[in-house]
Amino acid sequence: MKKIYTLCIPYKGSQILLGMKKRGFGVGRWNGFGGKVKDGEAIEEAAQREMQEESGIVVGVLEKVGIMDFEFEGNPETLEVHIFHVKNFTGDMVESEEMKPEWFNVNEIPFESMWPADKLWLPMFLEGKKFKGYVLFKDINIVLESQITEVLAV
Ligand code: 8OG
Repeated sequence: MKKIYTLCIPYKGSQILLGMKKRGFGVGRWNGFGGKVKDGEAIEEAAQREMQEESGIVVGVLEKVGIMDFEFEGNPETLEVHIFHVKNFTGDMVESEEMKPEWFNVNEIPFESMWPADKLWLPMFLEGKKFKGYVLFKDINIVLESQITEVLAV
């Protein structure tokens, strides 16, 4: 069984926007902005909606750069996460109930407070590469298996 999710990451020049998750799954971790795609909703549409709900930012140009399948040991559900590079945007950044947004220099990405597999694909994201892969987690902290491949198109 698969559930479709979006993950938007604004990235321009040497700055990347991440949000500290304040509640729910992944609480206490820096992440991109996103969530579940609703029934009848296009994936890009969901990406824009979640980005605005969680950060106040109105997405301009976005490019899909990756698809990652996240699995959790003992759970038959796969999260298929569509990852977008947000290249430009408007609107005022605001802290939401769910996320506290903050800009980071690409040399100072807080990997130790992020999902442990993000260090495997975020460097490809920053280099402008496209990728597909999967990660099998044990609980939320341990990566049991992972595979990530650069692709020409997602
Ligand atoms: O609806 P639910 O609370 O299950 O959402 C899970 C969220 O966590 C969803 O936004 C996807 C995200 N997530 C994982 N694993 C990973 C991961 O390895 N990296 C990142 N960046 N996000 C992840 O479930």
